[in-house]
Amino acid sequence: MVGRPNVGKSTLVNALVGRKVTIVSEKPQTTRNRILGVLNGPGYQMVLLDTPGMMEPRTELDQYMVKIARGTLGDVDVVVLVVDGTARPGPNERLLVASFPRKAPPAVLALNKVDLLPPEKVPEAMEAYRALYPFRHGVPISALAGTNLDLLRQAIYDLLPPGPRYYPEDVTTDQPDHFYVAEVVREKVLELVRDEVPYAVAVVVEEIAPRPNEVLYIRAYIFCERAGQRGILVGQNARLLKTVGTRARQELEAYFGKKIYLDLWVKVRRDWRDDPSTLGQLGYRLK
Ligand SMILES: Nc1nc2c(ncn2[C@@H]2O[C@H](COP(=O)(O)OP(=O)(O)OP(=O)(O)O)[C@@H](O)[C@H]2O)c(=O)[nH]1
Ligand SMILES: [Mg+2]
Repeated sequence: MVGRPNVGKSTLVNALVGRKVTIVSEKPQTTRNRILGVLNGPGYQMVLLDTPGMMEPRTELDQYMVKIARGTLGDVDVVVLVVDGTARPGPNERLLVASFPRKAPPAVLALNKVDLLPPEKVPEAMEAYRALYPFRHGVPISALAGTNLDLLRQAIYDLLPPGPRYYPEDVTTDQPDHFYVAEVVREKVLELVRDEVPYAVAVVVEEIAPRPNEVLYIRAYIFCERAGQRGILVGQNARLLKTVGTRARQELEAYFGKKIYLDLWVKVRRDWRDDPSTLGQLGYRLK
């Protein structure tokens, strides 16, 4: 799944997998890594790869994200270009299809967010995007409402080569718990914090350890770039940090099926987004 930021790639991956494997927010540049989700159907298995939105990189972190998305294009059997059907194709989409590798895998257009579009506008929007690239299929969808996802699944299925089943049927992702927990905490920060601050945040989970009485102890560090951002993230009387913690804890309790003690700390790593060694320590390192 590739596309500009905020077009709904992660929402779509979750909808196809049938459970949450990747975080979503209304802010652009939410996804920063390649996230794997598995979809099993009768006689097939699709391994879906969610990627960061393609944009003009401004920081080292942005460059990492673009490399991840670009690199994925060369590793897959089918590319799904997800676009926001309510917006016209812009320079970013043009750049994106221009950057498809020369021997690019077959591509499917997913015209997303059609729930926001009057039905009579859909053909026009499809045409505008189909003109960009020789897509093998184009499907108008709503990842949020679940519209036409069966048609999209069929379009992808049509282009899949025969191959082995890579994951057992009960597996939906390959992410370690440490990573997924950090992402859920970051999602709550994205929900609750505005302006530049959420972009300056990285989350690292240091420890997940069982405690007596079925309690899971989790210690996570929220990193930001400046003392001022730290103040915002903690909030007056630590109100904001508590809200982040409560929302993350509730979701993680449902995920693990256990009571959770979530121990959250906010730390400053000055300008980490432009510091290659800190980027690596925070989990943004090319393998
Ligand atoms: N109305 C509507 N909103 C959608 C749809 N799909 C996604 N959204 C919303 O669009 C916003 C972005 O969704 P994401 O799934 O995080 O988008 P993304 O493409 O993964 O974004 P990045 O990770 O930042 O590249 C969220 O607020 C979603 O709820 C849709 O079909 N209809
Ligand atoms: Mg995303």
